[in-house]
Amino acid sequence: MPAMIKKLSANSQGKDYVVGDLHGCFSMLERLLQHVYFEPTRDRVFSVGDLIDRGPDSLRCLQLLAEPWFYAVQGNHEVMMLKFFQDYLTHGVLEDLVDHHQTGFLRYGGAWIEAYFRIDQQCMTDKFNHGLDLVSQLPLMLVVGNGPDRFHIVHAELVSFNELDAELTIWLDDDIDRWLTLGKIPESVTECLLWGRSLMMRHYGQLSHIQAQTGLSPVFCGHSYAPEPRQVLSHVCVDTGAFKSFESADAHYNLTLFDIKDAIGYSATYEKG
Ligand SMILES: [Mn+2]
Repeated sequence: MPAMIKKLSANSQGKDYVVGDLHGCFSMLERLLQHVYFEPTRDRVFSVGDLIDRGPDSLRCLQLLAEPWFYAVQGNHEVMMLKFFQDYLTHGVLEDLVDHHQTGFLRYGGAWIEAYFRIDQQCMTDKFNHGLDLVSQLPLMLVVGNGPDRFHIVHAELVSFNELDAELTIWLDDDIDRWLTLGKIPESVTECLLWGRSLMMRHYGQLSHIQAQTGLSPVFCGHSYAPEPRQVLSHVCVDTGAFKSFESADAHYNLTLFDIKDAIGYSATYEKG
């Protein structure tokens, strides 16, 4: 089983960018990379996950995972995809495209996979298989650099909101270092990492207590979209709704590529090509 949490060195050569939920919007990223004069031998891009579904080029986005400058964590859409294909990944035979494990994958945007199904051979195409293999190797969390340069990449959030006592628990660098040593993230945390929306979407009507956030280096995340990147408790959410730009040509939404060191966001909207 691949590592759930991975540590990477700081980038001493070039720039590090983080990109919001791609959801198949490959051409928007391509334009942003040209816009910032991205230099693949020096610069890096970190994806907060949800590379697939809803947009026009899901497989093309998965192929980014083969690039040496592109790093990503799994989003809930990748997790749904892996669950959907779990038997195929084990046995290599795919009789139909039925959601036998009730993952919701097809319902939540995964129907694009139908174009890569080879019913006569009971498998997916080679290109698709390669993408699926790359997804299965993605961690849930990346820890990059040390000291003041340190940052984290997750899909949703590194906090847990308990409805019963309205208490928000925030995990800190020390907890993350412990997970790195263990090579494993506790299950209660992985749910929040993938699905949590307590920071970026909810209104804290009932919130009674927030634990300190000192000791938590910046956490770049996505999963909940709004027209602009925003920050709450060390979390910087860079999901600005790329798929909304594609789906409805809603000019409020776009894809954000965020320069981590200079804290500048660049955005592109969908253009019919
Ligand atoms: Mn998501």
